[in-house]
Amino acid sequence: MPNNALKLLFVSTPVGALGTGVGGGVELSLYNIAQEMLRRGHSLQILAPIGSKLAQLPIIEIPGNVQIIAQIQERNTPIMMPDNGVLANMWEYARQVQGEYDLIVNFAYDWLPFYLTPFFSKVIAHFVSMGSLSVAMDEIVTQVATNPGTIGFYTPSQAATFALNSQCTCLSSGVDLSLYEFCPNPDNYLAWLGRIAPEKALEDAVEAAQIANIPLKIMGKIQDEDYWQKICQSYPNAPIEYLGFLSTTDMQQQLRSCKALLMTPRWIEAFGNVAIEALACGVPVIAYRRGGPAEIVIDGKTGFLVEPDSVKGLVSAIARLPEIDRSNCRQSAETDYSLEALGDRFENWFRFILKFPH
Ligand code: HBI
Repeated sequence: MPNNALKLLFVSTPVGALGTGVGGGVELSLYNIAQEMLRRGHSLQILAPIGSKLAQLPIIEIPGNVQIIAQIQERNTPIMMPDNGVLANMWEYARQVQGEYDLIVNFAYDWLPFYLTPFFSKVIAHFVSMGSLSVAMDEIVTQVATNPGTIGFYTPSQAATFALNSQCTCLSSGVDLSLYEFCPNPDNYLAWLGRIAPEKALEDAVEAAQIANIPLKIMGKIQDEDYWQKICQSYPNAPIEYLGFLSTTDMQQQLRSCKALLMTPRWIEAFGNVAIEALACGVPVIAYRRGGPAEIVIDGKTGFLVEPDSVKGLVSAIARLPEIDRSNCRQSAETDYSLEALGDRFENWFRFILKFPH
């Protein structure tokens, strides 16, 4: 190990086992950052719920009941902890082993790890993976933000949803570009990727595909079964096919040959990892001008930004796709979203935090 190598402990999201897609974008982010830190010679352990599997990454599986997902709760919902919660068990384990590490990195969007921060002797870096969702989380994130630089976000628009008066670190995201294969000549398909849940507004993409009369490939974990059934019943004749939650390799094989990826977030998407996965394949992104995607898509160059919640806007953008040079999409992924660029941002963040006495 190089002498200035870091000993890192990553503590995962508690909503489900890594590799199942329940953790959405933060699962992919954790995987990519972990892989990049190991490649740079740092040592790393990952605490994650039982059943977690991410390629050959060093995972310590922790038992316990998964946490309720934050985005289905109201802004004033009290903090809830299940009995024998995996979140509490992961952080009890982290407390016991903290002396073996230089830095602990939290990937959970949950109150507990933020509250525990001052009780730990080891400094904790918190990577916040969604925009503001609740008063309790806003309060505790703002409280921890007084430790300089220890709160990291994906994007400025995500950070802006928290009323933080102290500076915070925006880390963007990145993917392993070698996994995504450029496709210059697409088939007549559109794509939609992500957790199938109300905040992702899949119904808008289905309606746009129906109006444009272009088949839509849907991939991702069905997080809300009733919501999915409602879409199928509302659009019985829409040209859609659901391909399931696929591995990155299988997903990009489907995605790369699409004319465009549609991104229809109803909420302030913190980043939108699926956008850079599409760009890496040379697939233009048509997205609502809201949150992370609005900071990723270069309107008219790598896709189109559309008035939020406007299906008509999606349809007219689809008609303009011939204006986009697909090699510009791949180029923008290589310039801004490579694993190396991501690794630099995260390593600089970790070293910045460790510079301060805690
Ligand atoms: N909900 N309670 C909770 N904790 C998380 O870590 C969490 C979540 N919902 C969604 C989620 N993480 C990830 O899918 C997003 O951060 C990407």
